[in-house]
Amino acid sequence: SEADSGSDSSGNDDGTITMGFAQVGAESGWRTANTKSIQETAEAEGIELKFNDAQGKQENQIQAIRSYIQQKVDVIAFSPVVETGFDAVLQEAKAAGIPVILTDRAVDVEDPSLYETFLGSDFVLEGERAGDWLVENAKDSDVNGDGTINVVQLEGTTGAAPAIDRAEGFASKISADDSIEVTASQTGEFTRDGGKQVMESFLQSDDSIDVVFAHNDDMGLGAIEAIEAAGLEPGKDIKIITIDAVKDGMTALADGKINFIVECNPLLGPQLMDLAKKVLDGEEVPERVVTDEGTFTQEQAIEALPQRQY
Ligand code: GYE
Repeated sequence: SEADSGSDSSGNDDGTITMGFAQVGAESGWRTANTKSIQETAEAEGIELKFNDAQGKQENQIQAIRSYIQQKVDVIAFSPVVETGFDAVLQEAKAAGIPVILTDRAVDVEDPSLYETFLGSDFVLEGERAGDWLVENAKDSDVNGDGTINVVQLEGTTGAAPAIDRAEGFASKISADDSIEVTASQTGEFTRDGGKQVMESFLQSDDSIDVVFAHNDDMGLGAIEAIEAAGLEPGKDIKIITIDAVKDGMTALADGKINFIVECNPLLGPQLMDLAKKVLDGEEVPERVVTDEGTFTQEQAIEALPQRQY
């Protein structure tokens, strides 16, 4: 769509692009790599970056966006903590003529003209890939051998696009096999600690868990700690599927403690800065830019680990 901010690639007289970026927080290894990619790319390309860490709170993020509007930045980019509740602040940005780019996570707004484009992963597809693996490996995943594959799910932040979409994609695929059942599902807030605590409580109330599906590596890594503390062997006594493929996750996969990881690429900096320049130059940009990603088995993790950047 056409940018509202004129035909020059910078709103400022000095020719520099100023971007206000409102980040979710620092909840996971994925997020750390994402922040680093955005900061390093801005620096390398001479884009002045104003950066805010919302510490997982939507109200902080809305405040940060309002302050970017007041400061008259050239472009605002953000990764919404949750999907809903951003209509008003995005209308304010639009009224001020400041284009907005979504990165990583989607918003659920009535008016799609409130943002220029959305750059990030297909989270439904990620959940589907996790579900496909389980359906293909159903026999091996019935650890208890009782004919039912009992899955517990560690959900991401409630209301966040990746939590909603990954659960949906996973459910749609495992429904193909009647023996696979999600017996418990709770949020672990995308953090290691959250994953550990929820897994501890799952283990206390259920001794027939075959599989953990964690919406990110960090929660899977927390679950590993809980499983080991319960005297069980992660990856064997309980199978683990996660999403992200950050270094710590890949290490656990290579060590046999995780069984399968669906990749989610955090290195969005270069594509984001490119889109920002195009939008400010008044060029057409696609409504949706999907990142390219794959999956990793244990063997593939062993091979990929030495070259893994994050
Ligand atoms: O998977 C998780 C992070 O929005 C894709 O957020 C991102 C997710 C990522 O906390 O680790």
